Amino acid sequence: MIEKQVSRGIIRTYFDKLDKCLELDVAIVGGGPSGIVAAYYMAKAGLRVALFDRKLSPGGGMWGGAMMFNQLVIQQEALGIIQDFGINYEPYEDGLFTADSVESTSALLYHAVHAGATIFNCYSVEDVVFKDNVVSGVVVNWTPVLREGLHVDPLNIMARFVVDGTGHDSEMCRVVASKNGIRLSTDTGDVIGERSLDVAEGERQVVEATKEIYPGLYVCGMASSAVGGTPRMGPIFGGMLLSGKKVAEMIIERVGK
Ligand code: 48F
Repeated sequence: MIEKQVSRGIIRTYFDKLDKCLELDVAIVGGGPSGIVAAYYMAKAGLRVALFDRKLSPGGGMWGGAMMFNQLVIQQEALGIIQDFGINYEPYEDGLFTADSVESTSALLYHAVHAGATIFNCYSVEDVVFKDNVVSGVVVNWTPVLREGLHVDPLNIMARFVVDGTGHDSEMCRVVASKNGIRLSTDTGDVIGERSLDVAEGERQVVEATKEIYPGLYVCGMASSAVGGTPRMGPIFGGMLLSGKKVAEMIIERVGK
């Protein structure tokens, strides 16, 4: 009966996919541009990677360009990443390029999954697994469960490394710092909070601030800016892409792939 096959096909393959992700090399929290780029390069290097995003459509702040004008600006330094993902771009001025934000976001998502990363949408990561003072996984629940305020316990996913790619809110860093009485690797030991906009400095410092912020926990993208107290940069996306690639390279080297 086709009706039953349709349901069973979904249920069996979905739970198989989830089962394979209960123990990961890397759990990425947040499917903005930095997290997706990180997922792509790590999956390509053979790491077991899953990315969790609370929205139905991952992609974070990349779909909308700026003020919903769906174009992006990227600088020369990040062009190699744009080319890795096969995204069309046009030269603009002074080493800057433009691209369509819908094409760009969908290309990142497609290539990350195609390279072997698993993306779970509608998953909110509400906490981390914290064992022997090391971040060792993520605690996940359905976004609708949290939105409805239902009293339903989450599930646990183990990972050698967790990447906080949650954007401006740097949610994983906040939760680790606030719940466990530890110091993050920042000037204050806590989440400092992003500074007001400065494009050139923001783009430079977001890549610099991409690092292991606490044993087992890496941070990339706007979350690095927010944690490290560096300036926001607005709708230029090269820094996000470079930050995602940098965190991938750091973890790949660590794992020795
Ligand atoms: O903010 P976001 O796009 O992350 P990003 O990679 O990129 C920032 C840029 O979009 C833009 C910018 C560029 O110059 O400043 O803002 O740093 O995407 C973050 C994603 O994380 C998800 C959220 O739904 C979004 O798609 N997210 C946030 N918190 C959680 C989460 C959570 N606790 N669990 C699951 N997903």
